[in-house]
Amino acid sequence: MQQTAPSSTPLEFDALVVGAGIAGLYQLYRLREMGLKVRAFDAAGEVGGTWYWNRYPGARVDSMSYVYQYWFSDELLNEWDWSERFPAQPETERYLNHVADKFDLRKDIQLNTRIAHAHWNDSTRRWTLTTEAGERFAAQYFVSCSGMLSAPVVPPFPGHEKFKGQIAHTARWPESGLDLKGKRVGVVGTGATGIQVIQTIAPDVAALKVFQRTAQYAVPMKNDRYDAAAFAKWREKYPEFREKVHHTFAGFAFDFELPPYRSLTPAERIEALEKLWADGSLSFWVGGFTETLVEEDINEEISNFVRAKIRARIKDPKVADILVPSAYGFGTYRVPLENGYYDAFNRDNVELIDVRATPIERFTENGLVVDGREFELDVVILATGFDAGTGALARMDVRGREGCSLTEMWNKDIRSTLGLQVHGFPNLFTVAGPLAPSTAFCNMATCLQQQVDWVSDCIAFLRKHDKSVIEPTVEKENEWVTHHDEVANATLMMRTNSWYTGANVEGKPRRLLSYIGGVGNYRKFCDEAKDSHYAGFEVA
Ligand code: NA7
Repeated sequence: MQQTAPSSTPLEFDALVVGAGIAGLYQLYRLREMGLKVRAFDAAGEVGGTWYWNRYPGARVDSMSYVYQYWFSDELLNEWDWSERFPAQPETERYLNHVADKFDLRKDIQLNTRIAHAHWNDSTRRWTLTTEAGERFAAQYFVSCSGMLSAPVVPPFPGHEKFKGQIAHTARWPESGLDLKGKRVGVVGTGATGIQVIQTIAPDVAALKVFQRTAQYAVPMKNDRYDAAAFAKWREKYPEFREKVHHTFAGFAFDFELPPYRSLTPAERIEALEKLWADGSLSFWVGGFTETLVEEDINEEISNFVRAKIRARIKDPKVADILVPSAYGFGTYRVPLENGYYDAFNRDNVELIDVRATPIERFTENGLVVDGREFELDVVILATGFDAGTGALARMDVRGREGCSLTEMWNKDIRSTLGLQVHGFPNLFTVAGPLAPSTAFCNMATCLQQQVDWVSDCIAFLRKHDKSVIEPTVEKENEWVTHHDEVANATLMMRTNSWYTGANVEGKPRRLLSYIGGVGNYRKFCDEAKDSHYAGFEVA
């Protein structure tokens, strides 16, 4: 990808796509197939998005490989064998690179390029995107595929400049890796990421200090390995899966399929939970009892089941008291899968530090200080998460009609229409934007492809009907936000502080970032918009 633009004259395209991860690659493919002149950008040095950036030790997909892939090409489906049920980061990154090569996508992707400004021009009715280096590009459509979990959050611990060791955020892991063998390592954060790091590095490092603020209900991962013969059996199910994933609650090939919790005897409930537990996947959460997410007393019973499982793994009861969650209910925050996480705390070289009551105070030149005690460290790993859903776009200077700033708007109130468009921002499409299942409650591959298809179909409709602009009306947006909130407020999710509710970013307006009415239902809303020729949208 050679061609660049001088700062004064923008290079003209039909569509500009920001992001070259799962969504961006597919979006580029779809629009190009439709005959549009497209350019995609990514700040990274390679394609892959999440699977480029998150190369920390132990990074792994929590969705089954056979549903975490593209469905658009039979040839691709037939030639790619996954080696594991839950593939590690290198395999997923290889897959995305293979897709980029196979469909010759790289020639239209400009890497190492961060978009700083995206401005809508009311008179030309086009977007102009300006890179950090000052290059300018203009197009009718701006499709953001910049990721729901791509803007890292770094806690503002004072004194980091004094620290003589290394500091690495998991989502900015050095491409050349970090040698942790024999080192004294601190990990801040015990979300899905921290868990993967901790269980992976514990046997290799000299000392591991885990700074935990919130305990987690992690479910043991059953990660089968597949040879070609074993995987062929999964491939036979592709025709069923590629249809089914679009109609289940969370975009997997399983759904809430159990009878109502109260209709079972206590023994039958335990039996059902044990069976789900043994599956070793997120089915324990979004394929078990639907009441988990909405009924407090049932949630408490299921939480107790998980608490007992965790406690049984930990030798020291005092450590178990810190590791077993009590302040919130199971499944009201992203459930991580684990593989040896709790057992790591039985090791002599691993220490758990509870930083809930006594937060990390500061860095010194030697390490971190908590409650007046200095922990001497060679490396500090920040597994401290992301400004989810809105962060990637809000960190860009996106301006719509009459110069209206998306960042300012979302700083006050996080709104969208179907998570796909925003009133005031014509021809901006926000794949993985807030208030859609793709922000959190979905097997991402399913929801990202569904959204890219919606965007592509919408642009095809405009072109077919000689229209050039589409924007949701304020009424349509109000309708979606109201429905979203009604569904969200009926669940227990809103009671838990996490990135799901924006609580991990100071000052972020509180709203469930992801639509939780189910992937199948969401798809119906999207299909209705398309089938009604975009009723509720202004098309001009
Ligand atoms: P998460 O789930 O947001 O986890 C971040 C962790 O970092 C979490 O345990 C936080 O504690 C902790 N954290 C953040 N700031 C601090 C400070 N200042 N002190 C101590 N601990 C802190 O991010 P992940 O990267 O693990 O996962 C994100 C998603 O990626 C995941 O859900 C999957 O969908 C994939 P807190 O909970 O805020 O008390």
